[in-house]
Amino acid sequence: MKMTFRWYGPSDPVTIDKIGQIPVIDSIVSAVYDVPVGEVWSNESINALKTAAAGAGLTFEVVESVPVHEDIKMGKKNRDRLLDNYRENIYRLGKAGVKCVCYNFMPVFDWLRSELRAPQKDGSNALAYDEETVLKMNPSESNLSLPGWDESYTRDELVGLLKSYENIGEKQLFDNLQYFLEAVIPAAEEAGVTMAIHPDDPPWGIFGLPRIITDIDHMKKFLSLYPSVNNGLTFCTGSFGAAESNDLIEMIKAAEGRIHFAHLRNIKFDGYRKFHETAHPTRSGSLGMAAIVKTLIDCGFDGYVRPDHGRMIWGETGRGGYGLYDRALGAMYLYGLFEGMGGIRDVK
Ligand code: DNO
Repeated sequence: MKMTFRWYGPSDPVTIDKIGQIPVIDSIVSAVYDVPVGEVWSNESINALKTAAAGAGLTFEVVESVPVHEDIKMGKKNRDRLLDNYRENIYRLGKAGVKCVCYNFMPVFDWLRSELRAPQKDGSNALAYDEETVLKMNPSESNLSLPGWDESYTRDELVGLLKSYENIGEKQLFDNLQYFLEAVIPAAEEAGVTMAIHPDDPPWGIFGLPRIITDIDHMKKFLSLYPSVNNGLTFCTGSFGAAESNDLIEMIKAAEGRIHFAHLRNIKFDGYRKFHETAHPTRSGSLGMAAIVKTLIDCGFDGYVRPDHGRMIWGETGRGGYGLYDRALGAMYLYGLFEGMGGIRDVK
């Protein structure tokens, strides 16, 4: 296992030096943000990340994300050009030493929360989700700015996109995903890169849009669409775990050999489709983190791990879910679980 830490580049308030000072981190998780979705990343920008990481004593082995253009998800005619670009990015990343690429196939919105700074009893604040609040939002009318909302869309573009998806159901989205995998996985195999799809967060449809990486059946179906080791998963406990019906232990076992990246975080259920994010330890939330780590190790997992979202503690402010302190505590806790359970190679 290699412990990683997400870094949003030079504009991230969490500087790379601080990440380098967390004693258990091997690699940063980052991406190139200077070109629009669908375009080719320049070698200069890729190498700049690598150089910045090296300067802090770290490597750059994981990308999150190479975003998938909506036209690919919708199966539009120009998808072949976009897929050429996607493949080119994989080749370039592979050459630069990247080993794992995380992406998602969620229509229009990425992860979604209803609150960015939900106050907690201990004075910290955390991300929270309440379906009742979300159902009252109308993405094409309101002026909301929440994580997962791509703010580069104008209102008209967003309305147009939502309209285009009206005729796309789960089956069509799965077909388009299969087309994507057939175009991309052979390139990943050649480049020595594992592709790791991120589950939908939350793992159910929102705003009438279909979502498909949601539960064990869909996960198995996804893995069988292209049965190559390079076609794998980002196992995000907080995403799959947000549906109480998902048995994470069973899911990890069912995905044996295909989990390349693990996003480990805990959440606490506050009701039906209502939860808030907590500190990483088992005792802090509703998910059994130690059992999850044990199952990963028992299944031979030897991929990348990152402490996913943290709370804002000790007065820190910054990017929701991506402060320094709580994620650093999470990294230490998770590394301890892995080391204690024999999940780290080369430890005497
Ligand atoms: C949220 C993240 C997601 C993730 C993408 C992967 O914090 O886990 O935004 O990066 O869904 O494509």
